[in-house]
Amino acid sequence: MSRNDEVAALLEEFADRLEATGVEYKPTAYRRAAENVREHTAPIENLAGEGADAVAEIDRVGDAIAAKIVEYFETGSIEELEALRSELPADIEALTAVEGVGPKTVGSLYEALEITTLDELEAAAEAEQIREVSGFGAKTEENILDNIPFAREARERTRLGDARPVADDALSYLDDLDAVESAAVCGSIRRWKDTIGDVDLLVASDEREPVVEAFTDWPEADATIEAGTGKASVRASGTRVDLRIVDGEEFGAALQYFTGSRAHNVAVRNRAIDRDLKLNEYGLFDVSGVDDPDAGQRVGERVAGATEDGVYAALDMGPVPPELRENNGEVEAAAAGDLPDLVETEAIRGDLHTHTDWSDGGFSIAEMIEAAAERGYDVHAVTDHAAGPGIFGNTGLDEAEIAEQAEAVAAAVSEVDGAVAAADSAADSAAADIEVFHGIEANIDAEGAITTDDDTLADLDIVVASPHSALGQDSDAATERLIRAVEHPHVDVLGHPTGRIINSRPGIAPDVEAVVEAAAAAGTAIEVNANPARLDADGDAVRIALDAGATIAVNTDAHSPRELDNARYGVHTARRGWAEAGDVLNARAPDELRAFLDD
Ligand code: DGT
Ligand code: CA
Ligand code: CA
Ligand code: ZN
Repeated sequence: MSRNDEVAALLEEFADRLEATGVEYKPTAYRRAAENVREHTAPIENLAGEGADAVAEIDRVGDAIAAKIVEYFETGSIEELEALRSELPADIEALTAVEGVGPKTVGSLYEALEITTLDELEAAAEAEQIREVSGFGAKTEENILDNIPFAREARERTRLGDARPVADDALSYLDDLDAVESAAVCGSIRRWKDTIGDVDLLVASDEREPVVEAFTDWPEADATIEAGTGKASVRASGTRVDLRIVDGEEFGAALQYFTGSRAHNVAVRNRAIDRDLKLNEYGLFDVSGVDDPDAGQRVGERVAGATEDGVYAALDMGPVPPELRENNGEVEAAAAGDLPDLVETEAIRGDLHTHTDWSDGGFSIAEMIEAAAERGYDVHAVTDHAAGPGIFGNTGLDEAEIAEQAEAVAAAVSEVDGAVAAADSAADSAAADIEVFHGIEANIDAEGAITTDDDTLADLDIVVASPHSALGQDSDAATERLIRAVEHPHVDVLGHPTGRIINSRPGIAPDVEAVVEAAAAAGTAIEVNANPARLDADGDAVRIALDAGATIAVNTDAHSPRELDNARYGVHTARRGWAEAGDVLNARAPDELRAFLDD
């Protein structure tokens, strides 16, 4: 965590505590300041060293807040914040993680019931004490109780998109050390789970001490949790990072073991036992002539262990892609030689869900097209928000604005070198570098209606339809809603089907099978939204969709050129659902894509 992030978090806590004590306006000022400190390119500690005036140069950071930041760097704390903490000794971060509990609620519940922790909140709700507090009722109390487990889990697990860059950074740091022979990421990160408990790293080396020392000195490490001879753990960006060091001849077996999942490992180990072999993190051993195979870890004759593929091969099975290792049929498939040929990030030929400054994106139509062309994409769809339920203020486009945008897209296409409009593509696409589709992200209302006129939708190259409102509706209503949406004749892609925000809100829980069957029949693709806060549809839903014969689309929902890089999170999520390139709409050739959209 950079010190900018650290100060931003402190200012956010300040804002929450001010709000909890009933102070008005000031909390907003602190939150805006926090946002700008976090985004500021210069290290805050350097500015603070120069004094409050230098800190106040940051947008939205006034003199009062600047002085507090300097105070923090000079004394290690902020007196006023400490006073607020002792006035309200509640774990405000944990409590506000519960959907429906804001800082004001924390303040009221502390005053009435002295609630300071999630456990106390849960106990009070179970004892029906919260409904007695003025301003609360039985319904609110039930909601709080329902949302506590989600909040608890959210605090324990990190989003893949936050943890993966930490793992990548640690890996390249370790790889550069002379003492390191090979290094790999393992654990749930290597399986690309949507949330992860901790980051696991594995190194092969015969010089363990210098590796441990270098690891605890890794510049991104905020603290050392433990440092032993063969392993060490540090904290970085709020996540635990575990390192294990093994001998080269054991690297493959250790990689297999520490990648998991536990259920997959149990199934693979049973396969070993069936063959008079013993599999553990040290290797694969032939124990057929051994009296007591449990006498030690390295008993019998080593038959594999240096490479992971070698371990699987010695068990008469193909190498199982990490994303599949959840004991959902992958062991049987690998033994039968039936593993899918999973889609790769490089197979993606364009993004079908992106935003520009016409709605809530930060960049122009031309800038986004250029960015897509630079990535080597063959196609790019401009799909800004349509006006409708769940879309804030006038962010979304009404029918007249969509018509206007069609002209703007055409103008941008002629401005960007090598771009051609999808409408003209039949003749020109052979010569074009990138084919641009004009579409919209339409809204699915609570009943499943699309809130943009049919005539307007009919004129567009592509319609992504997504739920943005009524995300607390019950499962039956959600199923009906999404079925009606995918059956709409102009809808091509169902965008982020559940509307979940990982660790923040669960979204709707439709009957996935019913929705994907309707989608398959109607020729509507199911989106895997690659934004790491969404990853929606998830791997399980993708598997169900593909079994039903539906097509998926891996889209980033990018609001900036940089977010186009999130495609890999969507691809690996699709791989968790056993997706091959042919299953993915935007991995198909442009003419096939066009045929799907025209249908
Ligand atoms: P996470 O960190 O909760 O997202 O999930 P994982 O899968 O990364 O689990 P973690 O970090 O506890 O351990 C990494 C891998 O090591 C795990 O997937 C399987 C393996 N492993 C660790 N401890 C055990 C164990 O006691 N038994 C077995 N069979 N495998 C283990
Ligand atoms: Ca882990
Ligand atoms: Ca671990
Ligand atoms: Zn959306």
